[in-house]
Amino acid sequence: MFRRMNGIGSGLAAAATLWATSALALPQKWGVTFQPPASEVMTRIEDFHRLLLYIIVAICIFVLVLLLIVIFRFNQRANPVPSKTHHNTLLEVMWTLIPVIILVVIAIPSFRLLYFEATIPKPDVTIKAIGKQWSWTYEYPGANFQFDSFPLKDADAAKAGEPRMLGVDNVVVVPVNKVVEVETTGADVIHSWSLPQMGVKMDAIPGRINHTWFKATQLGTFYGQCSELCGANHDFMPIEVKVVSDAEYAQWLATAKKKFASLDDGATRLAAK
Ligand SMILES: [Cu+2]
Repeated sequence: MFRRMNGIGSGLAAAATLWATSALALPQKWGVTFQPPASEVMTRIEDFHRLLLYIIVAICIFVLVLLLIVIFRFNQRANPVPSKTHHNTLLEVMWTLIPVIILVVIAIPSFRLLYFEATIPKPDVTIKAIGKQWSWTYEYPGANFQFDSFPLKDADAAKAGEPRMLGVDNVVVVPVNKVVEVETTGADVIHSWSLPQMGVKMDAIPGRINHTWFKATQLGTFYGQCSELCGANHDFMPIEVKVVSDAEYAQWLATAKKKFASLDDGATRLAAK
């Protein structure tokens, strides 16, 4: 018995390891659950998700048990003469009150999270993501330049060690542990700028600017995709964000200002405003 339990234990541990490794940033075979969080917002989203999961599982088990009781104890063979009982005040009050209490228990952390996401702290860096059919254009308003970001061709991606359909030619670079405000807008139709590991997904709507933010807690490259069906090449709008140290960011900024200066004729920026 003990040995069997032990076997189950190590099986579970192996499954847990698989679970954890399957949550790497890049698509994995048999990958389950979220990519590992890289910002406080995403950590909180994951915690909230877990809370909901516990509640849902408990409710499902409870309903399943009730169903099984009905099926086995009150079928025609086991219970040929059904009871004619109806109305039970205590039961009726309970099955009204308990769901209300469950909803309140869910609502409190839900609103707390919503406010945390919606309140943008003072930004250290602001970037503007303009969705276009079908590519992203990024602007660093403080630094006064903009550039286009297209997906790499399959062969180029393989050569660069970038994931297919996620790697881009011009990567968005941001500093680690700094508040990055993201302004999103659309140049033609509605797009959506999303970066799952940061817990960010914001619609990019023509004619208006939406705001969101993230503060990356770790270095690395993070991927996302346009998340609003925007037309035939919707799947050719990957998002690649590289989180670097302050020094590297300063260095990149200096190079980018020179590199992208020629692309910036001012007109596109005015048009997008
Ligand atoms: Cu799009």
